[in-house]
Amino acid sequence: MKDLTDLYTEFGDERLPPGQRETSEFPVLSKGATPSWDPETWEFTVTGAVEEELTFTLSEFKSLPSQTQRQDFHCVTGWSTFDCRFTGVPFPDLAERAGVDDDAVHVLFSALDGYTTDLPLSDCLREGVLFAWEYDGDALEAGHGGPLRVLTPQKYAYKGAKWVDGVEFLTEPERGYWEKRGYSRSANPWREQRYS
Ligand SMILES: Nc1nc2c(c(=O)[nH]1)N[C@H]1C(S)=C(S)[C@@H](COP(=O)(O)O)O[C@H]1N2
Ligand SMILES: [Mo]
Repeated sequence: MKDLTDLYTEFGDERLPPGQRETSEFPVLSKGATPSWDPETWEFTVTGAVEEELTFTLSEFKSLPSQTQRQDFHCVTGWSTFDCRFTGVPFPDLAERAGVDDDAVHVLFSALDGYTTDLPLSDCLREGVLFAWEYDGDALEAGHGGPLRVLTPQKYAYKGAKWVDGVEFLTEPERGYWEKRGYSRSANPWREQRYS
């Protein structure tokens, strides 16, 4: 188990970011309904500015080398949940597998509910940015983004796409769903970057 609950020390003295309250719950928050998916046809793609575009079925993805991490979760609406235990593939490992082109600077995640979110590539190449299929030792519940979701413990949680089915490497920045609607592009909780 990799403990990443001290990653806040890079950004400040307090584990709980300013303006957040800690909850012992792990609430579900989505812009709409939980999408359905078919295990027979579900696939996850890595596309764009990479040497090799990749496609995985769920079992192929789950057979990649994985890690279990303990990390904190900060929602931009003001709640934080500490000590969440997720299992999955760290972003840097997947990026290495695809071979990211030198001119890639940005990443766009897409999801089964039509959600998208974006981040600079440098913010994604951190071990806490995880494609996870397990929470607390159990398969990730549909409401929390199962079968596969992204976690972004250095960012507000809207940067972590639930039901993720694609990652695109970009040579120019693009905005995701909330980023087009006034939410911060950088989303650092310790700087309270909630809105742009
Ligand atoms: N696909 C998708 N991912 C999403 C969202 C969404 O609506 N759709 N909501 C985001 C927001 S604002 C938050 S706080 C977290 C909530 O994750 P949770 O429901 O597991 O707590 O998911 C993020 N990822
Ligand atoms: Mo959120």
